[in-house]
Amino acid sequence: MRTTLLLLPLLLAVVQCDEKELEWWETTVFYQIYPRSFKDSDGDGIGDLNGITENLEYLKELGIGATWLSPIFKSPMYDFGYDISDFYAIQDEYGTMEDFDRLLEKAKELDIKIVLDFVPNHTSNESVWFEEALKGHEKYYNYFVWEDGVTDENGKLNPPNNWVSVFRKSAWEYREEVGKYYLHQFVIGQPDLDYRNPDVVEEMKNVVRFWLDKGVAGFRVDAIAHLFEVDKKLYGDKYPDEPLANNGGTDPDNYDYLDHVYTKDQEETFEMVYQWREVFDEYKQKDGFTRVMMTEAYSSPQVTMKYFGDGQRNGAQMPFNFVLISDVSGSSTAAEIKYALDKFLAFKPVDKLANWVAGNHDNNRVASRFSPELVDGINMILLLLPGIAVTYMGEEIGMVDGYVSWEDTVDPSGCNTDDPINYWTASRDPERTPFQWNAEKNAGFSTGDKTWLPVAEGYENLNVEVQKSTPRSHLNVYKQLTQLRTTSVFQRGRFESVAFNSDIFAFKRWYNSEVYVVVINLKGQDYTIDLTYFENVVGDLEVVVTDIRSTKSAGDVVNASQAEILAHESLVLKVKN
Ligand SMILES: *[C@@H]1O[C@H](CO)[C@@H](O)[C@H](O)[C@H]1NC(C)=O
Ligand SMILES: *[C@@H]1O[C@H](CO)[C@@H](O)[C@H](O)[C@H]1NC(C)=O
Ligand SMILES: CC(=O)N[C@H]1CO[C@H](CO)[C@@H](O)[C@@H]1O
Ligand SMILES: [Ca+2]
Ligand SMILES: [Ca+2]
Repeated sequence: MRTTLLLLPLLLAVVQCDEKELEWWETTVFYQIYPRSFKDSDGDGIGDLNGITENLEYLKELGIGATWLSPIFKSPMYDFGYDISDFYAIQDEYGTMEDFDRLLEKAKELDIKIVLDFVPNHTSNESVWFEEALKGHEKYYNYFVWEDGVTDENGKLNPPNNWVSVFRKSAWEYREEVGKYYLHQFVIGQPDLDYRNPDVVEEMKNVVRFWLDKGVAGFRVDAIAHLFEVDKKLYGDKYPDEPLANNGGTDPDNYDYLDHVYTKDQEETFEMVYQWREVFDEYKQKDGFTRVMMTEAYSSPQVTMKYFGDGQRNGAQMPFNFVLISDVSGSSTAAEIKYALDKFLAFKPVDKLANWVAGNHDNNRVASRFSPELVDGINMILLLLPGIAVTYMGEEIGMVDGYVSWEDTVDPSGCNTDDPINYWTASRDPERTPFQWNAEKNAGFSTGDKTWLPVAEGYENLNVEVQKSTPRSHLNVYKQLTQLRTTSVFQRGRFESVAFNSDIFAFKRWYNSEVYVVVINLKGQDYTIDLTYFENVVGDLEVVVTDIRSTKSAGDVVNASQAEILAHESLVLKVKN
């Protein structure tokens, strides 16, 4: 014991000079803003760029270092900005290029990095490129994916094959002007670009360069798994039908009906990602500042890891890790949570960082998917696990899904169900309702008489202003957690996790002599847990952060060998030295 203590300072010194300096993106929290719903500065009921600029200080207070903005580009809004008609311009209702420049300037002052959404798979059907294609302009015609229809015995023209769009029904749409069908993996208003055409590849690199030149710190890349379709030359110059999925159900209009072997995760996708990274790195070579790429693909871990690079070439720094969204929910056991969290860590290359995402504008909110009691617990997981954290706006205050009636539903994913009863299971509107700033009209989001989506019920009590002034609030827990993240234990420390029983998930982070344990009770039963299971976790543990309902307070002491963990309690504990 004595000798170890004496050696400790020496060991520390050795460790510290070996320490590699961490870059900005390796330790930060990325905050996803859905601009349409964040803050409306001019009362038209739609969030906008000036609304973001005016509230960047709020992000700073939260301890956020970077924000990723969902698309702000010119768009007819068939898919709320994921259908871009001009990649080089700002959508009017969000503001002007000058507004965007001001946003960048303000962000720079506050040292908040701005990351934009890059939507490379498709344009809008109202883009100049697509309009020119329809007019027979060959260059632009070749930007898209065209195919002849198939005439059946009755002389009726049918789509080229069985491919289904992510938002249901055929992925092919006929255009009289050219007498062919175009491919749209998403809505009809989103014709896919053809990445087998080098002109498209170059054009889209120029889009990236345009915004990097303006000073953005990187891109989150949308729907990357859908970028390439199979090379039809290998199939007699006709796109082949996709095979039926196992357990794909009986509805041929449903995306899950087919196994997407020809339209998803094609090998060429990774090459494209590596090429974009080269563009990013051209910029880094000039000024030493790393631009970051996050890729969005709901794929297997094996496939997801390929986005990092192939050993020779680099790709994205952050291939999104969606386990907290797709693998677990409020009914998961502690073992299932552990299993899901271990997945990315197990598969990722040893020299890359994990990342954690618990929500976004496509998935129900944490409070609704897990439970309102687990908001703090999930934020502890998100912010204290090793790696980069990504928070969807509103999760820091525990916003819940809003109720949006069939009449008010605007998301194509909901509308395309044509089902006024069950539409809500497919609609993404509930997680997109306006941000809740305060108890005033429209939750302080807008002074207008109508907002583009209704404000969620309960905002009078669930909002930023109330939580700022309540010591025990999700917002304040969140701030304590981002603060903890700035320490070496959470930036560099090692990690071990365990399911103590079906309800109690716990993990340990340690670095040199500092040891923390995070304990989360997923369910409504009390337990006494022996935390000495973890090596070097003994004696008195100091309570550092608690969920908002806990009866414990910071500074309290918990006995490691018999820690009482109450129903739904989440705690960050520190081993006393
Ligand atoms: C674009 O697609 C949408 C459906 O998503 C359709 O309503 C609209 O008319 C199309 N616009 C053009 C110019 O083809
Ligand atoms: C903690 O629990 C152990 C085992 O029950 C007990 O022996 C010990 O005295 C307790 N320590 C404190 C400080 O209460
Ligand atoms: C999470 C996310 O951004 N999902 C987007 C994926 O791409 C489609 C089509 O561009 C969008 O509709 C989704 O919102
Ligand atoms: Ca507005
Ligand atoms: Ca595509």
